[in-house]
Amino acid sequence: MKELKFAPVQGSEYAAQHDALFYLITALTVFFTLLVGVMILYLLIKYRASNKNVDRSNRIHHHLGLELTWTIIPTILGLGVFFWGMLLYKDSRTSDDNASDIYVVGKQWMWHFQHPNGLRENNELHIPLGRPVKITMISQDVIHALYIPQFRVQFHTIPGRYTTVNFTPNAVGKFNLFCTMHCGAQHSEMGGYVYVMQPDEYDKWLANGGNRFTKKADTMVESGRKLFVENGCVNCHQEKDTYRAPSLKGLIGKIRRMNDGRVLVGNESYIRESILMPYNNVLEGYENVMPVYPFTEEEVTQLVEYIKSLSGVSSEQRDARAASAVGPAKRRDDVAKQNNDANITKQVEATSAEEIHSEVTSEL
Ligand code: HEC
Ligand SMILES: [Cu+2]
Repeated sequence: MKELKFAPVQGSEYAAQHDALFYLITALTVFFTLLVGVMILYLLIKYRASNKNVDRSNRIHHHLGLELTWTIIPTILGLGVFFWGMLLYKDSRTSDDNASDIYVVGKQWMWHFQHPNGLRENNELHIPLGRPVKITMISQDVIHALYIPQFRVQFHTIPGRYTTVNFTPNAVGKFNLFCTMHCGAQHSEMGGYVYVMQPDEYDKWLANGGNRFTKKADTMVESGRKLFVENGCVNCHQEKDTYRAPSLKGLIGKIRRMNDGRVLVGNESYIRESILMPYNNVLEGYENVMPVYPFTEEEVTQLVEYIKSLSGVSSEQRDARAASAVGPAKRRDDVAKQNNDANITKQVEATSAEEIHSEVTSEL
């Protein structure tokens, strides 16, 4: 009986709560189904036409107390379930400030992951135990849904829009990864595994380029910067606003006024749309002259990270700040590690917004 599993192991911090809510809803459903069913059966048999021994006078047509009871109690129970569910949903949609960012692109029929340091994985995701993870995802073709049953994590990946989900893995091991939105002929093969590792093992893994890379991959900011230069964005977008184009510095969180009077906020989705469909949102004071580029979603995520780095808020910069904010003992370890792997620290240093931007403009 112990082997008969009702639910997969609880691999994330909030899995237990999701399960508790699920069991509560199941219990309420079973209880009320039985209650109503048993009463129907009882009354059916008791008042059957052939039973002459029951009192059929004084029929009750209205009973206020009874009606209030069966309205108020289920309402309270229903709202309780709703609020509990709402809090859990909010939890999974709100990210921790020091969460590790993972970018996901779903496409027919595979999952493509990228870590901020540039490491890529296909149909496999490695994450550290006990550290919050923020997943930002998008689809390159049709709607998919990322599902990690052991974490009780499931969310849609939608073409044209970033969605996010947050969780903290709390068990080491190998977990399933599925697509749960029927997305075409090979939908059932669109899956893989999530590996939760001990944090120190994970850091080593990450620093050594993961499973298949010997050379350290470009960080997302670096890849984005390359795209920015190679595609000539830098010809129009410079350090300061010019008559040709606005500067992209500090764009994150800034209020943007459009030519047609709309007011938008400079966030990831806005940047993405500005790159893929520049004609949709033409900034006040500028012409619709920005060319349309046929970037893949993966390239766009890298450009987004690069443009974020110009405001000093790329995932990489946040990671670096979080790392330097830990206590002195930890920092000494870090320094030792950095000496071993001077490579990484250099890259983190070299990605301060100022440096890159001046580098980019000097490459003109
Ligand atoms: C020919 C000049 C030109 C080139 C090349 C160009 N842009 Fe633009 N871009 C503009 C102009 C003009 C605007 C403002 C009007 C608009 O929103 O379309 C703009 C707006 C933007 C915005 C929104 C800025 C804001 O402040 O709201 C982003 C983001 C952006 N471009 C990114 C890029 C990227 C990335 C590239 C390269 C792949 C690129 N642009 C190439 C001219 C250009
Ligand atoms: Cu799919």
